[in-house]
Amino acid sequence: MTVTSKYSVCTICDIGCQLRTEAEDGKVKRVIAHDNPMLARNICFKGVAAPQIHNHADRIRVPLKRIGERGEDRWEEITYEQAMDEIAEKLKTIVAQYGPETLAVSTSGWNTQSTHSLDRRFMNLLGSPNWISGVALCAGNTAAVNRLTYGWFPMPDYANTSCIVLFGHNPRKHSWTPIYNAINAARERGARVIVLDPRISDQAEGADLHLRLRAGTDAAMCLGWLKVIFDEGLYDADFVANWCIGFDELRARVDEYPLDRVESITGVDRELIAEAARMYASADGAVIPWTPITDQQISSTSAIRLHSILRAVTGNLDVVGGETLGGFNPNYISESELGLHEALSDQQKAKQLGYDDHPVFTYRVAEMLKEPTEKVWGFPYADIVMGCQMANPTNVFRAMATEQPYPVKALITLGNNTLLSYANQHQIYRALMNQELIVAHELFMTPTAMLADYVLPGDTFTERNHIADGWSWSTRLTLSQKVVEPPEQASSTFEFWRDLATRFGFTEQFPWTSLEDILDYRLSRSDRSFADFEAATFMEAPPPEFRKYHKTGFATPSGKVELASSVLESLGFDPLPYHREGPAPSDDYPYLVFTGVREDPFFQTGQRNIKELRERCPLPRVFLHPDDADRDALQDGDWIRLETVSGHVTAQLSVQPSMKVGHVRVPHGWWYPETRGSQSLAGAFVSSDAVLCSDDDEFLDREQGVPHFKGFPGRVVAAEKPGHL
Ligand SMILES: Nc1nc2c(c(=O)[nH]1)N[C@H]1C(S)=C(S)[C@@H](COP(=O)(O)OP(=O)(O)OC[C@H]3O[C@@H](n4cnc5c(=O)[nH]c(N)nc54)[C@H](O)[C@@H]3O)O[C@H]1N2
Ligand SMILES: Nc1nc2c(c(=O)[nH]1)N[C@H]1C(S)=C(S)[C@@H](COP(=O)(O)OP(=O)(O)OC[C@H]3O[C@@H](n4cnc5c(=O)[nH]c(N)nc54)[C@H](O)[C@@H]3O)O[C@H]1N2
Ligand code: SF4
Ligand SMILES: [Mo]
Repeated sequence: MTVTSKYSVCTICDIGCQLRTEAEDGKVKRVIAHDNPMLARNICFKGVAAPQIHNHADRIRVPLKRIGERGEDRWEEITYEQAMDEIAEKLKTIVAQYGPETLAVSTSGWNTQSTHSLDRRFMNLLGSPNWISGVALCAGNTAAVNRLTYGWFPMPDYANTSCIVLFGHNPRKHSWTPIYNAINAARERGARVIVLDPRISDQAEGADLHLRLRAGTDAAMCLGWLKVIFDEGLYDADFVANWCIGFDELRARVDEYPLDRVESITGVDRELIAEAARMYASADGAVIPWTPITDQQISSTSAIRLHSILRAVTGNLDVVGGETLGGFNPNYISESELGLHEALSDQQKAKQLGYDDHPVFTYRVAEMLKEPTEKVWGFPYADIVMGCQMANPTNVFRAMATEQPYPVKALITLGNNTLLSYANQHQIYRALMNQELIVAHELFMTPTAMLADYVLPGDTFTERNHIADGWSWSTRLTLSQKVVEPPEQASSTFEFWRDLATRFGFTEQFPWTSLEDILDYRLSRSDRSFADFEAATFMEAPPPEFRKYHKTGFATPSGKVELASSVLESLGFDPLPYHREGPAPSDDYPYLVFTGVREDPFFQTGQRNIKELRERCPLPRVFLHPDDADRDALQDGDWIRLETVSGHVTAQLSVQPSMKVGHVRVPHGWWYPETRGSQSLAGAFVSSDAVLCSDDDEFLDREQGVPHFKGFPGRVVAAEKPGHL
């Protein structure tokens, strides 16, 4: 028996804990905590279950080609070479007929570890701008919006901060464990925690202040904080005078939000709003960590900008205990460079879906920020967390379904459960059914993979080498080592893109023979190879450098922090942040529904087929306050149907005193892998939140076009338990 033990970065979720992985006789056997005590608590039970996931009997190990109707889930097994030859031929035919922009790619990037941006490289050489991703709803779009204000996406300095503000964000023992640990460590040092959450979340339970705002009102809340901060002179007047533009206009806007107005919008007592604003602004180093809550609401752009503005005016930008603007790691060639965005012509960039309607995370803004980005960060394209030059998902699905403004007829989806991972699942279904080619690169037969023409088996994080750099969000480099071989016919996303690119004649631009080869290339600026790196260390973190803007200015058109955004103004949007109401509840749809809350045992739409994890949460549960349940004559454990203008889902009711009255909480990503073969698409339409979320125009944030997941109207009615459950 040979036991091998390595350092691997877990990709069961996207926070990427570095763990110890052990293999016995060529099979991954055990995943355990880090041997460095500083990192040993960064592990959750999903990471521990990696052997059960990676060795699972249902794992796709051989390429599959569809033989039935689309979605019928009937397949023949073929070789990887045959699959790649056929995919390349079909894609060439489709591109010849409709143009290169007919290819869309959907990927989240993180569970496949990194595509090394070879997806973008291939698309840019081919001529397609239509890359979409879950990061449009998670951190990627926040990165793009942060750049409008100060040119980069900052990282909180948890180690030195004295105040942490969580807008909904709820890290806990089995959800983003390293952030949970970092918050706990800060608390032990005496840091205060302020939580803004409609319900009493885990973080709210232990918070110094808890503001139970109405869902979807985060932007109004921030405007209220600014009102207090400006009126009481709690801002950093020197920083504002020397490094910000637009203060007077911002102040006039903020004056439109006196605390009685903010109280009536958010439902939070004005004294509590003022107390929280004072606590944040007077702390010696305070952070507002990134949160998906403001990624996914109707005032998303304003809310994200307001977080940026709060950081700036309180003097928390690029300082110890505040939020640091890292820049590219000079020792590792970034994905922004590997993506070859300069190869895509201006004409093709302008065809990016969303470019005209909702431009903020598209090429339109990326091009406007090129010059300052190059000046400050040394390279014109900063694709931080992959989110800064994306197409808009809604525009892409509309084009796929309706062929307007032009046909999108081929979809490659990698490590992404496309059908369930955006808004308006019925439209995504119509979009996928209208494709001439769908390729899914997957570990398991998801509902999305069931709709494909070809399903290619992916490798897992225990089967490949990598050096993680947080997609340029951090400057830290973290080693991830292969501990076992992948299935023979599986490919990494690196291999997939290289092999497709080679078949399109892009051999010169894809010279790498192996993953290690591209890692050697990425490290070449520091004259090291992957082998050197793994021999030397498991992690490398350059010491942070503060107030870099003193040397370079900020990477915005003005070189200053843009409290009033010149980019938004020149795009014809309001340059100042504002609160916008979502579609209002009515007699028909009296509740405010919020989706997204994650269940501990699963990552997003995954792992419902992993026995050890599913046992911890066998069925989806919708949460309601006891007063609301009483009024609707419903009881804990009843089966209910949650209905919205877009559709309905069925789930079990959980009556929770921690819920906010008038609100319904629905979990993300449910389908039933165990019903494969008996239920269409394994029950993908039974309980999935994406069915409920509309992406009609009145549900979209204006500037980015992201859908409103936090407080849309819905109703709850009693229902039968679905027969197959
Ligand atoms: N176990 C597990 N952990 C995960 C994940 C997983 O799938 N499973 N997913 C990971 C990923 S990708 C992400 S993005 C994060 C997300 O995780 P979190 O950032 O924690 O976000 P959620 O769990 O969606 O919701 C957090 C809180 O937001 C509150 N909330 C709802 N609407 C609003 C609103 O309008 N305003 C405010 N201020 N609060 C609101 C909810 O009541 C809830 O308590 O979790 C990560 N961690
Ligand atoms: N309706 C709705 N949509 C949402 C959200 C929501 O709450 N509601 N949340 C948003 C957020 S915060 C996020 S982070 C995104 C996440 O969106 P996705 O990235 O789509 O997340 P998952 O559901 O985890 O789907 C990832 C798929 O990748 C597969 N996979 C895992 N590891 C590998 C690998 O190594 N190789 C390959 N080839 N495949 C792999 C898994 O089996 C899984 O099917 O969704 C966003 N979209
Ligand atoms: S929190 Fe859990 S699932 Fe996420 S990376 Fe860490 S161990 Fe893996
Ligand atoms: Mo996310």
